[in-house]
Amino acid sequence: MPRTALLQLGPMMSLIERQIEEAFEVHRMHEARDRDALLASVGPRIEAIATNGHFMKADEVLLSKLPKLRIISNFGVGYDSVDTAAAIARKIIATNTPDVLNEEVADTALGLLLMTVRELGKAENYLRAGHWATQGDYRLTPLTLRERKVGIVGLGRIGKAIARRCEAFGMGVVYYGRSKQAGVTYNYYSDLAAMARDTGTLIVITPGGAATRNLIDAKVLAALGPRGVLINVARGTVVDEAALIAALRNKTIAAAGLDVFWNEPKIDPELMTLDNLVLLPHVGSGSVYTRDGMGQLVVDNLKAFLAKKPPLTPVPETPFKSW
Ligand code: 8YV
Repeated sequence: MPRTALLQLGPMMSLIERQIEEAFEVHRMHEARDRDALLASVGPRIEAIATNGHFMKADEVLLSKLPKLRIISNFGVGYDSVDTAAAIARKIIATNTPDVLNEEVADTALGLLLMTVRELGKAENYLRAGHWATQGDYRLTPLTLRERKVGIVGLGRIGKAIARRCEAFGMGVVYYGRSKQAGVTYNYYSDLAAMARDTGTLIVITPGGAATRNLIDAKVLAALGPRGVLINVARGTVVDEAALIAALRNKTIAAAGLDVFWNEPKIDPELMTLDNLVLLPHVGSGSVYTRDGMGQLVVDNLKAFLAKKPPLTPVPETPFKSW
């Protein structure tokens, strides 16, 4: 029996590549010399997509060339590269990789907060440069987590894991989101600038996409104030990067830590010139343990489709009804 045809968008970890190779007839968009020719020849047979979420968008233009497509299995909890409206219109199920990465991304968020506030990366560089022995102790950091309250932007599953850690560190927690959540004891803000003003510390972990583009704008940054700290482990698009660069350069906020950027991996070179900014190369979920869990979920959703079983983790916009 011929295998079900799958289109792979972008290179993926060997755990995924090996298993989809065993189960599907795989066509790799990123290896095609002529993508249009590949789509013209196999597009009508493609029933599944596996996407790394970065290589290219699964948008209306692509989906319109794949009339038999039923599932888009996305590596990552964020699925902003999938046009869910186009998927809904075509009765295509999109799946993502939630939950298995919650604790890892929350760990990274707290690590980035500590690096930013207590200058841990800079302190290590100071030691490695030999300055400790020749110039004396590293400076006392002007910022501290003590007496700090954190405002979490997007109290989803990862946001809650971050909130638990913040509490364990002795920090107060409040949150901003589209609506107040039942059963959550943290104070809710419907006004993001007000939360920035009252806390001076934002950790951003809201989904990307059009709804949150430039949510952290000049007004919110101004509200953070001169001791203000911004941490972003969500998507680069959530922060107005030009406004952030200006705020850091003019010291209208104290410091920021970013794991995500508008242009990855070729980030705005201006960001590199700011010494009150900590930069990480999108490593939020980046341990072998957690990426293996995410990768297996990509495969298991695809295998569920092959077995005509419900997908494990459909995204809320495309709930499973039937294949
Ligand atoms: C992914 C992420 O690992 O899950 C997400 O949405 O941002 C990361 O954890 C990354 O997108 C994969 O390259």
